[in-house]
Amino acid sequence: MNQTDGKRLAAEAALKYVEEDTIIGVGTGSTVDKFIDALAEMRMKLRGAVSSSEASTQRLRKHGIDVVDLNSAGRLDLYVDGADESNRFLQLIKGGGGALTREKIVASASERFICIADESKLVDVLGEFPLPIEVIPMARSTVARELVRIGGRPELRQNFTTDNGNIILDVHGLSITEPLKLEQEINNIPGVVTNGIFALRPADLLLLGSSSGVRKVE
Ligand code: ABF
Repeated sequence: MNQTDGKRLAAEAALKYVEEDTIIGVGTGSTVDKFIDALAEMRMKLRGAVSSSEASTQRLRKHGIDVVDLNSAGRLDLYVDGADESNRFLQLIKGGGGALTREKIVASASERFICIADESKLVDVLGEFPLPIEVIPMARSTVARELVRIGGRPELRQNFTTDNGNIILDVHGLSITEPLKLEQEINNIPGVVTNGIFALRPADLLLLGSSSGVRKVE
């Protein structure tokens, strides 16, 4: 069993939480791509999907699934998305795919957030994966200096602009033992649009795919 198989198993396991005739929130990344493909294969009658990125929007449309604007969809029952890391409290690091802002928005608008991942994403302490932070371009240096002050090593993600026209700083060297505190601290730095710590709004259920099947963490 490799990581890809684990992602596929987790993605397929999420299907049973999708209700007919609803609008679901859909995340971004290779695991979510497998979820979108499996959802399409099931030919379930959905009212539509609220997408967290242009990439997911294209994939949903390719399968003939209606993409609905969050403003007209209102509160969602379910959001399905991947993650780069999760601790055992379902606090996540997200943003490796650069879609963290819209992901955090749709997650906040959803009653239930189911995270799908392969087992390698479950870690004891968040931070091994460099923390993605979406930043307004003019504030790159001021935000980077502040991140150094709190112990990080920020690197500008090369040749990347987010769907919202901003840049991403990937912050190395953080050992995130207090995710809630650090998420709020980074949120307060002027110029930060979103940081990839999902602790204020963690996942509600984590489906982990592995060679022994799918493990539920909640
Ligand atoms: C997305 O899922 C991102 O926030 C995160 O980086 C990514 C995980 O990617 P993958 O599913 O390809 O491992 O939500």
